[in-house]
Amino acid sequence: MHKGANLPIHHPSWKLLEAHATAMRETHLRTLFSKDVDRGQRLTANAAGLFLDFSKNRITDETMGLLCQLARESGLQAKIDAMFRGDKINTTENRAVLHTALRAPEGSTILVDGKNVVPEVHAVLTKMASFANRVRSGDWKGHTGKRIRNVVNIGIGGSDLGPVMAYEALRHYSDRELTFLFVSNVDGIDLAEATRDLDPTETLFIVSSKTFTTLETMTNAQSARDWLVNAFAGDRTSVAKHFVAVSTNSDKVSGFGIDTENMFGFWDWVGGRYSMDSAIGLSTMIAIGPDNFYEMLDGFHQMDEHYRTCPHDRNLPVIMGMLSIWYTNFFDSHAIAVLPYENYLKRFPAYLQQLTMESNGKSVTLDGEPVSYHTGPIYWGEPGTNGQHSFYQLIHQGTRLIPCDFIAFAQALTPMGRHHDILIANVLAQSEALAFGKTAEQVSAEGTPEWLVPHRVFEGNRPSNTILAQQLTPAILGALVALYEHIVFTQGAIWGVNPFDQWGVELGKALAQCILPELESVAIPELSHDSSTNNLIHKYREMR
Ligand code: G6Q
Repeated sequence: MHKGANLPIHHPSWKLLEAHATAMRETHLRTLFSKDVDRGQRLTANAAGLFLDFSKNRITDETMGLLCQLARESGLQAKIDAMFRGDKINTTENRAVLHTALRAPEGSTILVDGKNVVPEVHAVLTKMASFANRVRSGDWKGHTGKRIRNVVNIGIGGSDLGPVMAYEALRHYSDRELTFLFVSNVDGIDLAEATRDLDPTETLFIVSSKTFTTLETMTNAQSARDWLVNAFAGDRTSVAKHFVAVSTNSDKVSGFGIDTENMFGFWDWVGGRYSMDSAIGLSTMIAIGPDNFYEMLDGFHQMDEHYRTCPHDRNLPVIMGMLSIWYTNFFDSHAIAVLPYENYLKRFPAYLQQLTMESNGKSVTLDGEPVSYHTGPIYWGEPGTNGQHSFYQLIHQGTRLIPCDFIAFAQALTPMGRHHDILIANVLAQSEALAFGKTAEQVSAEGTPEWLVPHRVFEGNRPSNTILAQQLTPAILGALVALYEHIVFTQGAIWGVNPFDQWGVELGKALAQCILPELESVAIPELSHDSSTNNLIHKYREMR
């Protein structure tokens, strides 16, 4: 096959979608709903406890048929099967992509280089559970014999965003006797504020780093170790009871002074941003307990099985992935808003920023050919109703088309008066307003003066998905995260890019290593950057 032969633009469905999109761009959701009375019931799907209403999208049955044809012509199912089988689909790093093995049930078989990895996954989970139980029960003691009351996860990127998000999302289930803090930024304020009010004798640091070489994490871990050792009058043996590690690099872990007995491992086939359900989730497991953690894994696994086996026209990650292709490539839409109406999910959009944009922010295909179409959209969001009083204006009346994913739950975790009905009334109102808008006639009929009418018109025809689940449980969180992981996979499979590398973060890291000694040197450095960077370095040296 010649290079680029499998690009989506060469598939027959792409041309058909282009022609179809020309007609659909002129079609209003008002028309689609009035011509099709069952639409709101029909264009729905279920999986792993999530109910998806995708009827408020600018689609017909023909659109979905063509999008499924594009998925077929792109070989989506074969690509899904290759991922689940453990093929080395991360070709630029020559690695398998097996976050799905992290939640494979005990007794199943997934081979990497001829070796079944499932027993190792469960051995690590068992070790994590035993440690988590010891911390939770007070059996794990600090250097002076006191129980642990504070757990500080030190990590960044994939070794931070998942743990923070999951801790916030599942706080309802967490042990309130324990305090959890997350330190990621190399800005010293992050560590200083986190440790400010902590008693070192009751504090446990989890240094989470796949490589154990990441500059930010190692800088924070070393400063945290200094903070601890100082508190114990320079006694370095205190580290043993107050530091554990999550990593794939045992040499570096022991070099840091952490006993590898207290190291929790994972594998090169788990990408950072796909690792919150590996040992990187140790802080989550300590917070919510092993049983809840296993329940979360089960939710992930249910969504995995759905993605792997369900026909594409009823498959949630495929439907949502293909809809994002529809808007990105045929409506020139550049962003997707994720809007959870559940305050516990406040860090979910931040988590998805990394999952989606670090994965599919790519402009060459797996063959290294430049793409001639847009890839990863910008994902962002805030919990509702807060966002309504902020950026929703642009989504309702701005010039850009921004599809929205609304996420809501039927039952509040802490019911309080009318709060939950008010919350849900708002999420339903938003998707209705976005889809159907308000015409000039309707605005005028309300007695609005003519000059004000254009300002008060809502064009509508703004698409959204609504995901509804019973309640935010650990299993539902697992299903939600797996849903977006597989949406990302679906997108990458169609665009022909590799969602599992992140070379784009390397250049800045390398330049920072070059600039650092230029900032710190006593002698005035000879600089060979561009004139702007040279000048900024000199300014900083003058002003610091
Ligand atoms: C995620 C990325 C990246 C990574 C961090 C931390 O997919 O690879 O965000 O997670 O750079 O890396 P370490 O875990 O190796 O410290």
